[in-house]
Amino acid sequence: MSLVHLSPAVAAALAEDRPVVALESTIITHGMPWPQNLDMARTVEAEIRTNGAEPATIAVLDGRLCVGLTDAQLQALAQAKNVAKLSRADMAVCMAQGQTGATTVAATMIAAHLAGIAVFATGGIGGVHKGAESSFDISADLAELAQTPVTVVAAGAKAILDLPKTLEVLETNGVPVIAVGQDDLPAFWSRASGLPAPLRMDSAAEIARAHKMRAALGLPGGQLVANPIPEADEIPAEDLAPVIAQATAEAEAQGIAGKAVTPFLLQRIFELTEGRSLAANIALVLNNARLAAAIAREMNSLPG
Ligand code: PSU
Ligand code: MN
Repeated sequence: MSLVHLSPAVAAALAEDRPVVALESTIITHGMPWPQNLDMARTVEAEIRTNGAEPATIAVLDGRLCVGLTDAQLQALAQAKNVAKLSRADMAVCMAQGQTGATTVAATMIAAHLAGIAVFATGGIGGVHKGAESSFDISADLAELAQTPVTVVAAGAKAILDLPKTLEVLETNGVPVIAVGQDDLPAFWSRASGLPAPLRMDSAAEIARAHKMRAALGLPGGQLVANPIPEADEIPAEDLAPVIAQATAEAEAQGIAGKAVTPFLLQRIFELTEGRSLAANIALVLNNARLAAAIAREMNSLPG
């Protein structure tokens, strides 16, 4: 446990068995531009507190795996340049070298589990990229969901991904994909993807029970909770389709590969929609934070 540096607020919440919700930091450093990224990070933390849980934003700072950041740490990270984007493969190397890195969904799940946090809110997970049949670009987030027991609340997978292939990989790896309150799989900026979600649940209590049941059965891995963006904030899929096609074509023409693909696409979509994608992104993260806090509260009220 000495590996994990808990903030005083998170340490107190865990010691007193109060609900805690983990938050990732790559969305701050690589997913949104300054200064909206800092504003989003603070607002999401406040939303989790308002909803009865303690937020724990996770990052590696100067080699220390921090679970819960102070406002000064959050500010510094949001403005820092050349921060590494950490997944399962590179987290230990970053720590061993005493460097600073932001945690993706995969790395945040690992850290949350080490700290004893079972619920995590984010925007969207990584998945199978379009053209993966030749690029082999499949996010390590999917394999992490298969092995680390954390319930991840996201707004579905981003429309920049190949959603049918993403669902197939999740199914192969035994990851429950649960749409909340609707039959359709949500598609990040849009409520509906046109694909049926494999599973549906309508309450935080059911989702918490399913998490505990999975552990009781001895099954490794977590759950992907796909929470649709609120109606007032969504961007219709048909408005986004040409923008996504253009951004994807530009990434290919410029030879963008590996870790750089997702940040490049998000930034170009932000520019091409004149900020509309960012406003929607912030709204859906807040919505996910509220649901994650409710799930964390329910989980705390269950035995085991
Ligand atoms: N979803 C967002 N913004 C983000 C990401 C997801 O709305 O910045 C980040 C998450 O940290 C996710 C990562 O884990 O992108 C996936 O990156 P990749 O596709 O390289 O695995
Ligand atoms: Mn990738």
